[in-house]
Amino acid sequence: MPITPTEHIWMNGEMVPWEQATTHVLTHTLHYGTGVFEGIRAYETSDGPGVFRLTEHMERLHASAKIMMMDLPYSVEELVEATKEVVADSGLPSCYIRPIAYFGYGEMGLNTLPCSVDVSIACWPWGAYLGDDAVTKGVRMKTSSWKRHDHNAMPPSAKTTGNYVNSSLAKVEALKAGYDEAIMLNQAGLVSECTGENIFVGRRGRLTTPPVSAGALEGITQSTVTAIAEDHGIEVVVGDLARSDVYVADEMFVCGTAAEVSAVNSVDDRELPCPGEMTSLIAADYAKCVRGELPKYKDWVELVS
Ligand code: PPE
Repeated sequence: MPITPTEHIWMNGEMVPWEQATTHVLTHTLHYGTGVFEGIRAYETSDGPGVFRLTEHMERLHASAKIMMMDLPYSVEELVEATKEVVADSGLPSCYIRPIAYFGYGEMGLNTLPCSVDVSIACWPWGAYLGDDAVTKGVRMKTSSWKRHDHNAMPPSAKTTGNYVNSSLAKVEALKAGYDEAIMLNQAGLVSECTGENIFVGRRGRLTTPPVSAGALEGITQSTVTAIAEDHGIEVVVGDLARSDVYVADEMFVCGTAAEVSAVNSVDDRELPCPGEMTSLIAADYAKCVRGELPKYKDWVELVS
């Protein structure tokens, strides 16, 4: 999806004009995929833009960095403040926010320990990730021939740039075959997640979502959706799913910061009822939640000013 520039990008503590927010071609992470990043959304509220679960996203950035043995030069609190500064500076009522931390220029070779660490935060307007009518018409999914990488190869619970080689291979394969998104199975053949979303499968009034141990990212939207579902008395199980469990689901949706809650209308050409009852209920509440319209979760919206 194309990027619409804003005025500035925060780079290592400075607000840099958009076009000047560049890096050297010998930047370490460009060669080895060792960066860590986040995807966050700010939504329009009656009190100005509010960033949804911003602190938790920055905590996950720190967790990803810890896995990579990368010393982030900014605390969670500093990154939260920097993000608010970027969103306020953009003047946008709502936007997508992309923080990234990467090993910088000056060292080459696989040892990351001597490398400098650079951090930047950009934001821009970004629409529905899986298409405007993903919530109502749903998306067509295909099980990928590419497996989610193993915890002992590339830990999927770290949001590293390199992990997304796996996701990009699967995404392009699915699109080329005429589908919207791919389901990734792990090395054991169980469902893990999509290329950029967590999965929820509904059957007999209950929702199941695969665990981190199955190769899923610990999704912040997954956690939000779980809270919303439980408020409606829907049981949510964090558990393994076989490929065939998905085919016989009563309904299915995928969720993530970029994709929000998107219904699924078929998997490997097996049609699913779409949008399902639980999906519609949860998608509607999610849209309210991120805008601070559910009193119980108002604190999840971190206002920019
Ligand atoms: N799994 C993966 C692999 C993933 O990339 C995301 C987010 C999720 C699950 C959901 O996580 P959360 O956003 O915390 O609910 N994907 C981000 C990046 C997508 C991209 O194309 O880039 C996002 O949604 O911002």
